Amino acid sequence: MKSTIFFKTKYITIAALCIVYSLKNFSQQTIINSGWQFSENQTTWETVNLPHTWNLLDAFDDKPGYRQGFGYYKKQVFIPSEEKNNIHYLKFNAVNQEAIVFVNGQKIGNHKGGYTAFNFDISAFVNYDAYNLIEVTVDNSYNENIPPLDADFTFYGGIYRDVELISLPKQHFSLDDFASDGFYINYYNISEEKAGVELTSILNNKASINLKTKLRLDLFDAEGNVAKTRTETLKLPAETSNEFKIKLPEVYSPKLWSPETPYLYQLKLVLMDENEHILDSKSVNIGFRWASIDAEKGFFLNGKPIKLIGVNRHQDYEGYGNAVPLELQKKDIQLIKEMGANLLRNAHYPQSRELYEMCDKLGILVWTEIPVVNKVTDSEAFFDICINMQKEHIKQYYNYPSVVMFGYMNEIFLRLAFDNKSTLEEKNQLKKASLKLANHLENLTRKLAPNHITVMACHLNDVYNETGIADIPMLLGWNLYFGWYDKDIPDLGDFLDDQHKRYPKRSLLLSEYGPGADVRVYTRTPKKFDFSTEYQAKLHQSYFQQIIERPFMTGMTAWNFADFGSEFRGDAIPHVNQKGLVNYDRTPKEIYYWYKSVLDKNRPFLHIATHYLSGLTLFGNETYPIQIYSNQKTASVFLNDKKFEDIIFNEGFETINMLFVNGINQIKVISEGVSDTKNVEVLRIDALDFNNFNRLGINMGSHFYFTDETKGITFVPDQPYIKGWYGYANGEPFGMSKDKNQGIPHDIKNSTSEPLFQTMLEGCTSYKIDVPKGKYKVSLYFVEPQIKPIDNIYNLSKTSTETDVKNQRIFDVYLNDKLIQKQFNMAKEYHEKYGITITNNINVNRNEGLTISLQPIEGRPVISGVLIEKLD
Ligand code: GCB
Repeated sequence: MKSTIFFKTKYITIAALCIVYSLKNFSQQTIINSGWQFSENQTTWETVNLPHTWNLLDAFDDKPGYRQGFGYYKKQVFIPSEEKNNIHYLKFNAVNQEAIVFVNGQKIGNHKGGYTAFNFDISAFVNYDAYNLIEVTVDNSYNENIPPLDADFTFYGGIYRDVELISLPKQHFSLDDFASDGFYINYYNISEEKAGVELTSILNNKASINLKTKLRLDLFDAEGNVAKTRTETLKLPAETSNEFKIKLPEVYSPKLWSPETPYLYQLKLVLMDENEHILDSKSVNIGFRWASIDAEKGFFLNGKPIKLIGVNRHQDYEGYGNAVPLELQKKDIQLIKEMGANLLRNAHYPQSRELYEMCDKLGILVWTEIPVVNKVTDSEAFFDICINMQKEHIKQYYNYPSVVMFGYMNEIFLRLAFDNKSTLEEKNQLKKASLKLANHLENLTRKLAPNHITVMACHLNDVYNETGIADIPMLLGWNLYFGWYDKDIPDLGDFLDDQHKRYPKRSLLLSEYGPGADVRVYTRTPKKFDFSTEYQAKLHQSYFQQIIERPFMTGMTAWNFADFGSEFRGDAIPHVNQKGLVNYDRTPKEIYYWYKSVLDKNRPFLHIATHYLSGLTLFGNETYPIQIYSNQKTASVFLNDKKFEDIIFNEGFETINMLFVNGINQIKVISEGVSDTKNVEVLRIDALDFNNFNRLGINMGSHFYFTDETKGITFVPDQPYIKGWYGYANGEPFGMSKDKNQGIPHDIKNSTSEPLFQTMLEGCTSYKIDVPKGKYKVSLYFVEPQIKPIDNIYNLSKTSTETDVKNQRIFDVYLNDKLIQKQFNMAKEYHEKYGITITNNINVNRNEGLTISLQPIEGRPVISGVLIEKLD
């Protein structure tokens, strides 16, 4: 009995010792995102959680610019004495854009660049069994030596990815190799028959004694069976860091990774001491795949051709800036996969690593790049930071099987192309510098990532060909906006054919394309730059066709997956680039479903694209064209329970002209194994009698409907006057008389109704609305379109008429014969583009209808819209 107790006690003691031993030695990674103190001035502090940015509000307010300057963070962390023998690292997964880190008042180091991870060994600075003060000074001011210098997205400042406190035994996988995981996976002899994994690991021994260790590698298949295993004894000399290469025996008949079958093996790496106590361990996705490109035949994965069709993605999100909870970001990757995309370009910077891991799992190929965008600085410091950034980027993202392409430049001559201040010599010098940097980064990328495809993206300009920069990467991306900033939609194919003819050895990808689209804007007559849902459909559908028809094109990535913040923009929604396939809050635009219909062949899919048709108003016997998307061949359409039409889908869609009735209309479409039903509420107006409606809004000078949520009404498109209805007697839509390609006036203040104000009639002196006798409230909307040009280099159309007001416009405004505004002079009254509303009540007498007269005193009058409300 006694001996049993003794035995048990001894047993427990040994077990307890083991636990303490392994606790003491085993690595711990703690995410320390909660409860940081943040200040903009080091005087007033607030408690914040990470991810955090200080530009959440000011990047979207009415004032130009956002705070680019310092932000201060601090936090106390307790480190127990049990960890005394460990090494401690502080890891920042991204801080935009420069960080200086202090521990217990001592400067630990700094990091430049806002999109890659970095870490510091803080062991020498920590106090045990005590709180340790971590302080971070962050700066997102413009710095001519840190890319990006200039780009079409907001550079939100802050600690916007996780911060980790890592505690490790002295022997561990290195964290010092550009904050990578301390090991790199390569594949050897890879084919359908067999495939091998080769590991290069960097092992640190930060102790003052040599140690014999064992590194055990287990390769598991997706079912959890061990496919290969190997244990190596490795000597780690004191205070050194050493690189070890270990090959695992080949796997026969490997299951290959591809977007259709993203089969993943797992490699577990366990570093142990001689007694097999675990020191450190890692795990990584293994995807057996190989990729290649051919200038004539496109992209190949595992020896088979695949047309790459996908999206670009920015990391920010409505209401969060760049400080987006990871779970929300992960939903993006899910949505991208569900759309059927097989390529994701993480533009223009490395994004959260967890997302790459998701791409591994879901089967999405990835192009990842560093933010060297629009221009370079010809300085050693800038070059060094770019090179350092690309090293961090490649080493941190190397192991993801989904990553096939490493990029390093986007539209590097954009600023230069629009620069009219520098001399020719200065420009030539900058071209030379850009070329030099491109060569550096290309060579570095090829060296560090020999099994990946190098890539860069250019804008529409021959300077990339002339300088030879376009010949540097293995794959050349063209960002092409035909039918938006440039010429017309069909010009895409001609451009690509010409490039292919001139440079037959280059592999090409359409790396960006797409128009802005606002779900509040729709039209029967889509036009360039109108932001309508229909124009978005037209452009994407045509581009897709043009790329599919050209086998030499490796593929295309739409700009952009989602709307994103770009502070200087003043489009239909200010500060937002609206080229997304989904909105800023990720609700899909209709085009998302069209892509799904052509890309996702997994299950029958059908979608009636009517979501955006809010407040559809139809006059007389007008119909409205709607699109139906499907991956099926045919379908039957029912309108209000009656068979309407049988349709055949071509390229995933069919357009039908719907004859809607007043009120709710039910559309039902049935195809084999799938159906969709949508209700569309229509206001059908048979005469301007105000019988079944009491408000009428007209989007003057515009061909599109605009749903104004703040006014709770959809403004109808304009037209030349038609008796019995409404329209302009003279004048024309603004800008149309001079150049059809003119953009819209940007940055209108005091308005959330940009599409109402941005389009207008110019030179119209008489506008008639044939309302019956009665009392009306009439609101007129105006903006002076020619105040304060904004320098939007992304509007590549050189024909913008947004110049300073040369001649002011002064006019009197009448409702019938009632003068409501005398000598109206907007340029004088408002010093910026300001959305102005003038509201008046008027009695309309028998048969006269309503005439809005704009009597010019000087210049040509303009008017943006009218809202008429019946009062009795
Ligand atoms: C581009 C840029 C991208 C812009 C895009 C646009 O070519 O590469 O950063 O956001 O055009 O929307 O203008």
